[in-house]
Amino acid sequence: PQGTRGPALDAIVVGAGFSGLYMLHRLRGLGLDAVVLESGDGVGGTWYWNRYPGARCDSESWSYSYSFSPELEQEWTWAERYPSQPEMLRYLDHVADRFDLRRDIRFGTTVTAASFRDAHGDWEVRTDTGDVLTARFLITAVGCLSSANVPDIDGRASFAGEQHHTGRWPHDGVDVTGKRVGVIGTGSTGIQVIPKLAEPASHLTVFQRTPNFSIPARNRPLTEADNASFKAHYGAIRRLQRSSTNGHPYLIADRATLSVPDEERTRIYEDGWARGGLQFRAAFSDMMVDKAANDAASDFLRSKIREVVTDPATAEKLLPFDHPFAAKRPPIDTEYFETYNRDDVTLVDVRSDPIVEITPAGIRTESAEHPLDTIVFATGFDAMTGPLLRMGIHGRDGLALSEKWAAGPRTYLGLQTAGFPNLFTITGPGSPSVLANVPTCIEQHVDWIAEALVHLDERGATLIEAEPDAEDRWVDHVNAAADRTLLPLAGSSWYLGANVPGKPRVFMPYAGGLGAYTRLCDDVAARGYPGFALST
Ligand code: NA7
Repeated sequence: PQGTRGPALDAIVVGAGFSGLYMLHRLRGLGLDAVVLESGDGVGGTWYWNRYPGARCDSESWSYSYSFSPELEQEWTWAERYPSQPEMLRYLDHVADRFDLRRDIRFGTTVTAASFRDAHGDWEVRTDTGDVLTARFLITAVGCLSSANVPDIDGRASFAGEQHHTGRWPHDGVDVTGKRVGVIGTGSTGIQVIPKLAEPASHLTVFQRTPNFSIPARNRPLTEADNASFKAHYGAIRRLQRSSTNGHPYLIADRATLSVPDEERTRIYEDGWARGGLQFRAAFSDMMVDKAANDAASDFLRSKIREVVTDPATAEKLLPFDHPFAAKRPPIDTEYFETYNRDDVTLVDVRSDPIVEITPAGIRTESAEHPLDTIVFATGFDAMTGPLLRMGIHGRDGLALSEKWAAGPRTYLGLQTAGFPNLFTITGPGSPSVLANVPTCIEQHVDWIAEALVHLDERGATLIEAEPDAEDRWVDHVNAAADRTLLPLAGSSWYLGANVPGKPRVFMPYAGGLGAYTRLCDDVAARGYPGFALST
């Protein structure tokens, strides 16, 4: 298609999910002229694309939402403890309408290249619709889990049935009624989709590479009284979220695991199991930093798998031993382990019986042929760096971001990378977002970026760029923060890029906690942005 070169803009935002919508709103508030480019035909990002059966948020609805508008908080009523994908999408559609955001969003538009022009001090962005846009600032709002990872298994193209990645699920659904379905992957997504596909399918085969921990979600409808209570307490809820380690509306308990007598400790775990959800992680101060403490929690969770799954051989295959609990992002589920008690569900452990190829008729492992009508790839994402690297970003002197990050991502505060002036990365590598409640982090990043732009203007500067030594120090700090936790012990986690063949193994998120990160960012702003070079 033939596009056009538009007039110079103040800012181009890439992505119209949680980040891009709020960024656009803030930029408008500053009187800046901004455009959002979005691949999808609607807003929502993660919640636009992930339409697989059972897709649901693992944070509680009322906390996984915007806080910037008290009016919005009061108007919106949540239906369930954990919002389903349709409910999340309705919310984000409402936000887009409520703040009249759509008129500055170009849907169905994918960025194919973005280059910093040294001579002009601006960004030139090219799209698949043929448009060429220029702007002073380029702000990526592309999410951390948006670049689908489909494994390159021999013979994949030869498969005669339907195959879908969960993150690119067809909008009109996939009918698996009476079909033989295979699911590859047992991360958060696999754990959500497996029980939902087991019901209509005639047979479901799960191909598991790494067994996972999972805690019951205990989803339920919210009552009017629940909603009234959130609305009455949003001020305090948000303050708690912003100051907490994980952006959730609760703090991590300050008792150490082994300081509590065995019986009492089991009761605490049982309470967490019964209450459901991610708060299980917050029961003890040392669960994520002390291996013995984590072993106690992991043992408890493994005992639950043995309790739920009736066939002992299947239960054994489901027990996670390769990583500490929550060192990979922990799923929460509805009847996940129970699903293996069905006669029409088979578990294949592909570590002991690897997938050899996909044939026209199904999946062949070393020991058997598994006939299938539908294959579902719940195989996750090229997380954090994937969506940035596939955008064709080039900085000063034509430096490719892919070249700069060849050995792993390097940022300052997760927000900028040296050599790429006026490029901001919301939820970028080196930020805490994926280890926390994402919208809470997003609002922090967006507000910080907006304030930096105001500061730049006040100083009469036009360019802001991370300094290389500040970046080096931040990368060291990110590594040190990870090393103080058990997170790097999960060798197969996407935090490390381990799920994507050939990707450098670097622990990407900042594990120092959202509260501490926010204080660092605020301090940098208060001190006039040390570590960032401001120039004209
Ligand atoms: P995840 O958590 O990355 O899970 C992907 C799953 O797919 C995981 O079990 C992988 O096993 C498995 N996988 C990936 N590639 C293969 C191949 N080639 N063969 C077999 N199995 C494979 O992605 P999700 O979509 O579930 O969740 C992403 C985030 O969304 C989640 O953390 C929440 O924040 C929400 P592995 O563990 O790599 O051995």
